[in-house]
Amino acid sequence: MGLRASIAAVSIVIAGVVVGFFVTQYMGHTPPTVTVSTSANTVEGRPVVDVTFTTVAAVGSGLHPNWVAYLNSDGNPSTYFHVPAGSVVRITIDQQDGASGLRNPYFGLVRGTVGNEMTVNHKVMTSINPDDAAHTFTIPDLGVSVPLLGVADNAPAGAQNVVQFEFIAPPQGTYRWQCFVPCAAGTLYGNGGPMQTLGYMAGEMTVS
Ligand SMILES: [Cu+2]
Repeated sequence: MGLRASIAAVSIVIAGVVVGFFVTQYMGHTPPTVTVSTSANTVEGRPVVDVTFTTVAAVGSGLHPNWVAYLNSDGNPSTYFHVPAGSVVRITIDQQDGASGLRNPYFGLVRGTVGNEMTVNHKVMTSINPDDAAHTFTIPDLGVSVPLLGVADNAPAGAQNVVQFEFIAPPQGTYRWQCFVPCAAGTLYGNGGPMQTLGYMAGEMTVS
């Protein structure tokens, strides 16, 4: 075999290894999902499903221990969940992070939820001061957006604000959602790293 043929053969083998690595490491990777439980109640004949998150300033383990994230009930960064079309999606977030503040004050409003409202520690609210937002839960395609009130800087360890809201699941499809607070400390304008990574500050709601 000539030199050229040898180089070609080696190149093909290397390309195959690279493709194989990509397929097994990335395409075959299934992100952790968020458990969705069906409530015993119905509202106007619609099933009510519960989705629960915790938002933290730092995940504490895994690939990016210092990244901010939405966690599922197992404590893993996770932003993927699956709900039935037409259901009432009731989201509860144990919000444990401090405020970073919004760049666009519009996202301080509660929009697109049932009654355009949320409860924060059981108190009904329709907006917060944009400076006090730690994160938002926003599904742009549905006009759903909820600001998450940050815990005070001097709050004791373990302090949290429990934020709850409901919206009606749309027809089937995949809907992107994300946080609009530039909360990724230490990245360019706070919008790098976890703000750009599915599973941390952005995710997908699948409706079927
Ligand atoms: Cu955020």
